[in-house]
Parts: sequence; structure tokens; C-alpha cells
Amino acid sequence: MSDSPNATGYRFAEIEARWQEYWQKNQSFKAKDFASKPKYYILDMFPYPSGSGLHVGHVEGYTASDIMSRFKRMQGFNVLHPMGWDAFGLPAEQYAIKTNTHPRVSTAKNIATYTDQLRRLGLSYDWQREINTTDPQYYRWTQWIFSKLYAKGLAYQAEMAVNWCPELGTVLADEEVVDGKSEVGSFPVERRKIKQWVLRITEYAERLLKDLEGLDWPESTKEMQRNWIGRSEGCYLDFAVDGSDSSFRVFTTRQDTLWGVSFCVLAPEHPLVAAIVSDSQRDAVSSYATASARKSNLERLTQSKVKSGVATGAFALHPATKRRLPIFVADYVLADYGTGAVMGVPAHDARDHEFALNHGLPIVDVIEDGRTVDTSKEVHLVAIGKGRMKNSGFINGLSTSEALLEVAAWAEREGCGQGAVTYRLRDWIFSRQRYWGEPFPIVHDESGNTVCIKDEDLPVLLPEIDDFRPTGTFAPPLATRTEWVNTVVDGKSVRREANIMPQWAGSCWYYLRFLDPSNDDAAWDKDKESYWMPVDLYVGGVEHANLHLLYARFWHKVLFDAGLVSHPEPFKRLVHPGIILGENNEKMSKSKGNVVNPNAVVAQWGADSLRLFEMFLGPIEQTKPWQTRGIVGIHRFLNRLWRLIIKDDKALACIVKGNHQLEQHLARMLKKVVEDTEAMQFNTAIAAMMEFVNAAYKLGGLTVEQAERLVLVLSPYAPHIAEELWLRLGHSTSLVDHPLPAYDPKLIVADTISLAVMIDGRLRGKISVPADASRAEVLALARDQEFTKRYLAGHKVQKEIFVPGKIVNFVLGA
Ligand code: ANZ
Repeated sequence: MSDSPNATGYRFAEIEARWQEYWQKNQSFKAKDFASKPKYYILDMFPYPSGSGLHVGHVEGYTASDIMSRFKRMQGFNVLHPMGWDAFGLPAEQYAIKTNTHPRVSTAKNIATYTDQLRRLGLSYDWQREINTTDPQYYRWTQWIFSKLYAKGLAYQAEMAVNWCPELGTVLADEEVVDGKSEVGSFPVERRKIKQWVLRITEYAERLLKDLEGLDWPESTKEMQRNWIGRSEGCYLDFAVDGSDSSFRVFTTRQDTLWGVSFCVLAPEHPLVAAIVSDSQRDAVSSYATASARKSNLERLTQSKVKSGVATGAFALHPATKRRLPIFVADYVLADYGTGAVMGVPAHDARDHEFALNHGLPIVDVIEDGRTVDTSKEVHLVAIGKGRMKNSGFINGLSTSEALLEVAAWAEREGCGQGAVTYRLRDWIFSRQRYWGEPFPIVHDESGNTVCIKDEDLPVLLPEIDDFRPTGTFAPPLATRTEWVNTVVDGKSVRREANIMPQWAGSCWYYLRFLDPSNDDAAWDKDKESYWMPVDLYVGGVEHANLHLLYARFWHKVLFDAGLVSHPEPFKRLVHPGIILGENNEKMSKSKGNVVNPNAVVAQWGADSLRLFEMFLGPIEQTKPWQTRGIVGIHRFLNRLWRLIIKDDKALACIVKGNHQLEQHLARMLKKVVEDTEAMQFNTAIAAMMEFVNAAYKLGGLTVEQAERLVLVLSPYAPHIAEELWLRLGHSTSLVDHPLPAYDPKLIVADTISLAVMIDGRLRGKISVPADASRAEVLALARDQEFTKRYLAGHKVQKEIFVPGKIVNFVLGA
């Protein structure tokens, strides 16, 4: 069969445009509520529509989820595959400030661009369900969910630290602060306390942790969430301050080391500091506290190896020995973890060890063995549960794990402590001093009480204002709109809350709105919710492992407890597409000039080529570089496929009588593609289809029926060319709901072939191996034969030669 490179006919641009129009006109991907077929909900993390348009990373994830959607439809599922826009947020506002365009205008423009780009990729979304988080008909329900949180006491106001940049006169989001300076202009940023809305996510810490167990998520992502939640089992212990009535409580996970304590440290912000500091130390302590207030927690934990700190001049009493222990303030102790106070055990904690060396404090070793010593720094690190206690009063001789229990029980008996669990997770600061976000459904009355707006009076519209620049004070831009802020509720004059919600709010529940996007009476219909939820497959970037994925799980659990959703977890299976690097193996970025624009690729090679190419780059979850050379190869494959089925652009090139060997290959290929697709191993599935097309050329071509099966199994990957070939093969309806092709499992038995085994070029025997056995498998089998062993005994093999389908030859040394 000829494979002339000059034969054309695969006019992808025309074919793709025609099928995209067909799918849209026929609503081919409409998800049907309550259909009797089993449901399958496949969700992409919806994009933030930025000014720079879709990038190749979006294309990777969206193609992967699209392949799964099309594949599941062919398996007989009623698939829900929706798309929408996460359009509130900082970048739109910053762009607006820079260009003086209202964020509503730039957002609408960007959405139009994104929609067009997505359509050109042939993605099978049910566009009837499109949502936009900035649409009042959407955020009305975001506000409604906030009011549920508020009613349950899960939303409260508190003084919380924000990043304040005096030079810019604005509060900054964490992502706008780099190394303690503003990203724009590099001005110093301070931590200042202002009144904020906070969500009580910590109340759900234990459930957020436990329910990870049942999820089909990457283990590494679950581990990231576990670390973020940071559960620690330990003990509170109380230390009295010498010569005063006050005492402070420490949190420790190593109460077994109590006899090794030689000092205590309070966080500089600890409320007791002012009361106990000695006169001579007062100035030093207060200037130390001012300096640490500038640092973020991350800086405080990682900044310097040398643990800085200042003595307070006060002493604590050891709860068991009553020894006097100096009390310091030091910023390696965080104010908002545990109790903001620690007992220093320099022999067994690296941070305390450094601190003790710096301040000339005693180091008392209290564990006999099981210790690893870093001699270069004399740091003694102890593996928990492995040592025996010494120098430790009544717990001498116990193992560390026994001692942990014993000390906690003793503290409880003595009334100087108790066993405790703490979490690293903090409550979620939920207000922003910005403009482009959801207003809170909250007003403040004259006596300072907060009142929630009634459900029927939602949404609280975000007013159209021209000046959305920061105000130069802590006050958010909306606070200056007195005509909006001052209003009347139930005949009483009140002030509206002028902060807005953070950009994470809208994405906390969007997957629920897709179930019922135009419902004006409720956020979603309960029956639709119980039919479609949970999301069966969720595809999106690993950068959302801690924030979005945790916030959405939290809201979902609150809704579950309120009886508003039927499952405790929203996302059953989660897959993170790996990052696509530039051709030079570096992160794609404008400044490096290595950004690939998907529009240009589609124009030159077509959407099917781009889709296949990105899936062929490597395993979906791996980080991998772009290779322009590769797309040429993929495009050539689609051309070869076209010419295998179509002759002279019109007639079919199919043959009448099929080749048996090719029929076997086809069965093997179908099995592999179906299994690999199910496992989302798209690159190996594509390789199997390519190999099959090569074999078809070699073995004389395809019958119509073989061509149909090939086209069907390829269709989730390259849907436009597949539809076109399907049509030309004589079908009058689209293949989107056609079942996947069947094969005869009896054909899959691997053929075996016989190979000659030679030693130094002489035939010594024969082996029989599977036709598709690899070089390593064949060589291992050949070495394992009795006759081979006999000839090789006492010799060294210099070289192993394997000619596929023919011989194995072991070349021996002289
Ligand atoms: C004594 C001790 C001895 C400690 C020892 C450790 C090892 P995780 O596991 O992360 O929860 N700690 C407690 N509160 C702190 C705070 N606010 N800022 C900084 N460090 C704090 O860590 C618990 C341990 O971190 C606690 O156990 C305490 O040091 C320290 F051989 O107490 B440990």
C-alpha cells in the first residue's frame, strides 16, 4: 500500500470548523438530568480569564478531561462536563487600575477570547451550563452560602494581621508580597492588625484530615493537605512564673523530655510578656518585639539558623523539680501555634539546641539510646519511641513512648497540664480590602451589631464605581461610597460591610451550580444534586492542593451538615496535569521568550494535532518540555491515517478482505487503548494506535469495518478527524454516543515465535518466545536454558546480540 507524502486531502481547518459547528448546533454534549444511564461528572478547574488567553498548560488538562468525557459517553455514561469562569480576583483589578478599564469590561472581553479558544479545541462541554462567578445571579448564592456559615457561627470578626504597605497606601494580598517587600515597587511591608471576617475552618480540621482516606487522589496531594492541617498529638504543661501569681502554658509533643528543660521561650507577642519583663530588660524586649512584628510566620521559621532572642529577666519554675528556668522571648516561637510558648529542651530539639548554644544555656541529655548525633553541630536528635529515659526523676528507665503517656497522666493528676491535640491549620481570613469581589451580605447597625441580609433580599450588588483604586488607608474602596454604604434595613439605618470576599469564594461551590445553573429559586435543586454528585473526576493543577481544594472541601462539609448536599466529600478522583515547560526545559515565561501560543499551533497544524501531541508528550501527571518537532510527527500520523482510509479525497481506500494478523493486532490495540484510556495513560494509548496504523500499511490496508473500529477508538483523542472519517465511512449520525468498538478476546493470545540461540556464532539450540517479547525478556529466557548454561559455564559474555524475530548470539571472551 502506498504512503505517498504528496497525497493530500486531510484539510483539518475546514473539517474542524465544520464539526465544531455541528456539535454546537446539535447540542451534542448536553448532559441530561435524571437520565436512566449511569451518570459521570467530569470537572475541570475552571479558569481565571486573564488577559493573556489560554496557554498550553490549560490545553493539556482540558484535553485530558475531554478525552475522558468522550470516552465515558461511548461507554454508555450520561456525562456532565461543564465549563465556566472564575472571574473575580486581584489581577483583573490590577489590570483595571493600570489601564483605567472597568474590571467588568476587561473580564467580559477575556471570557469571549477564552470561549472562542476552547471551542476551537473541540472540547465537549455542555455550554448550556456555563457560569460566571461575577454574575449577580451566581454570587447571590455565594452570599447565601456565606449567610449559612454566619448562621452556624462559622463566620466571625476578629483583629487579624494583614500586609500593610505604607508607601503604596494599601493592604496587599500575600501573593503581592515578596521577601517582606511589595511586589510592585519593592517597598517595605508591615504586619498590621485590622478587623477581618474569619471562617472557622479549624472546627473541621479533624474531618478534613480523616476524610482524605477515602479519596482517590494523588498520595502526594493528600500528604500536602495533611501537612497543611498539621495535626500534632502532645500535651499542655503549665509553668509558674517565679515570684508572681501568673503562669503560662506550653504545648509540647515531647513531654517525655520534661527533665531536659533548661529554659522557656515565649513568642514576642505573648500577652504575658509585658507583665513579667524586668525593668532592665524592658527596652530590649520591646524593640525585639517590634522587629519581629515585621516578619511573616514563614520568615520567622526559616529566616535564620541562629536563633535570636532576648531574656525577659523573669524565671519559670520547672513543674516537677521546681528548678528556676530563664524565660526568653524569641521569634522562632510563633504566637498563633499551640499556646505561643515552648519549653526549651536543647539536648533533643534542634532549634532549642541552637538557641541554648547562642545563649550559653545548660544542655541536659535525658534519653539513653536511640539517638543520632550530628557531631559537626553536636545536635542530638532523638527518634521518638526508641530511647530509654535517664536523668528524669520518676520516669527513669521508661521508653520514650511509655514516658509520653506517663508524663501526660502525671500532669493531669497534678493539675499542671493535660494531653492535647493541636493543628497547624488556622482559621481562614475571609475579607479583602479590595473592590473586585463579592460583597458580604452583612450590615452593621448603630450599636455595632452585625446583621445578615435576608435570603430574599440577595444579591447585595457590587456597585459600579469608577474609582476602584486602594484608598490610602485600611478602608476598602467601597467604604468611600457613602450612598452605597449607608442604607436602611427593616426601617433602621445601617452601614453595609465594605470589605469583599477573597477570590477563593466563588470556586468553593461552583461545581454545585453547574448542576442547576439557571435556577432562580435555589442555589441548586436537591434531586439534581443527589443525581449528579459527587464529581467523579476532577482535573486541575497541583498548585491548588492546599487552598482551593481544602476550602471547597470545608464549604462542602458545612453544606453537608446543613443537609444541603448528599455526600461529605465533593471530589472523588483527582488528577493533576504536570507542567509543560518550554522547549529549553525552562518554565514558559514571556521574558524567556519560550511561550507557545496554542492559537498559532491550531492554525498551523489543527486542534486534533495539538490535542494528540500534548497527550503524547508523556504521562499526564509528569512535568515535561514542549517539542515543536513532535507536533510535526503527530500531524504526519493523522495524514497517514487519513490516506489509509480515504483515496483521492473522495473514495474509500479500504480493502475487501482483511488480513488475519492485522485483525489480531487490531484486537490487541483496542484492548490496550481502552485500558490505558481508563487509567488516563494517554501517551501509551496513542503509541498503540500509531503502531497499528503502521502495521496496517505494512499488511495491505484496512477493511471498512476495521477502519470503523480504529476511528471510534481514536475519536476521544482526535474527535474532528474521527467524525469526518466516520461520516465518509457511510454513517449519517455523529459518533459521540456510539459504543466503543468490541473485539474478540480469543484473538489476543500473543503469537509465539521460535528463535535460534547461538554461542560464538554456532547454533546451540532454539527457544520459543512471545512475538512481542522485549530484548531483555528474550535474553533472560535464552540464558536460562540448560544448554546455554552449559556452554557459558566458566566464560565471560563479551557481547549479547539480539536480532528480533531471528537470533540470539552470545559472544564469549578469548
Ligand atoms: C519540647 C520538645 C522537645 C519539643 C523535643 C520538640 C522536641 P509539631 O510537631 O510541629 O506540632 N512548639 C510548640 N509550640 C510552638 C510554637 N508556638 N512555635 C514554635 N514551636 C513550637 O511541633 C511541636 C513542637 O514544636 C513542640 O514540642 C515544641 O517543642 C514546639 F525534643 O516541646 B517541643
